[in-house]
Amino acid sequence: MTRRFEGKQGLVLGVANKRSIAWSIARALADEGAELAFTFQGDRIESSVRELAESVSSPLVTSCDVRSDEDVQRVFGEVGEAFGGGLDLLVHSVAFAAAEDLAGRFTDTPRENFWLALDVSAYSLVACARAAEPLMEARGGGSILTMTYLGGERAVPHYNVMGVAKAALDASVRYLAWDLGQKNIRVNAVSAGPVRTLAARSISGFPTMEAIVEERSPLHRQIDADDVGAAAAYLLSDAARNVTATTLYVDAGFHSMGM
Ligand code: NAD
Ligand code: 0WE
Repeated sequence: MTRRFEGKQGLVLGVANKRSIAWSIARALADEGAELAFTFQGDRIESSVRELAESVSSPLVTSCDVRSDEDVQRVFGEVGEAFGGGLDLLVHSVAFAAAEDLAGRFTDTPRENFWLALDVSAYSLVACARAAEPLMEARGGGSILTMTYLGGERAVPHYNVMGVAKAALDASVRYLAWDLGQKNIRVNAVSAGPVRTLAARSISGFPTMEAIVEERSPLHRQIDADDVGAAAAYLLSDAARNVTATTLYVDAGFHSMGM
């Protein structure tokens, strides 16, 4: 077995439970030798994240609400201490919009909810990349990965304000890649097809979307979180050393279809 992440240290944001895409990515990295720190948001998920982190011998599990500059600063300070002043890998797998905005009409999105979705789901990548920069520079470079969705490029019914947030996230990937390329830090995204996670299960019509993917995608099947983990591991690894500012689709080819 190849151990692509031996000696590498990473921070993973966005594990809520064992079904989280962030957890599949973390396992793929840890399986190949990465040492990983984790953040969680909210007391309700703390114990489940601690338990998962312990199973991969994580040296640091800490709270982070990405809306808070203070939290982000503190977390990267703790990461620097845990990892001897450096960081190689950053996984950003965080998104949130008010539940009522993922149903009904985009037209009805209140101003406050629009900014909430963009704050948590797009600006947070910029804040984390800025905080990671000096730690990655200390290692001579690094790799940053975020999670996106086709709804940022095309209108997917009910994805609504999250689609606008993903469009901002996708553009942020390109601008961050330009700025951080100078420091040998790469920034990429994985665009996943529908996966039944905590964030997805509460969405009405999710089974219908899965059926549409099965019918219309070139591979006629669902993807799972471990498929995303494998693609993420590639982008985070040295095999992708000259890959930056790009999106890798893990969606059974669905994005390529016009009908
Ligand atoms: P998930 O619910 O397991 O993960 C979402 C995470 O975001 C949770 O861990 C939650 O705690 C975190 N989060 C929300 N608000 C936060 C805040 N203010 N501060 C810090 N963390 C916060 O669901 P998931 O499906 O694994 O989602 C992970 C990423 O994958 C998201 O960016 C999502 O948009 C993206 N994605 C999901 C799918 C899918 O079908 N599940 C498809 C494509 C992309
Ligand atoms: O990015 C996502 C979902 C992100 C998400 C999910 C929730 C549910 C619970 C963000 N915020 C919240 N807020 C909550 O209160 N996906 C790519 C999965 C998803 O969500 C959809 C989809 C797909 C696909 C919503 C409508 C239509 C399609």
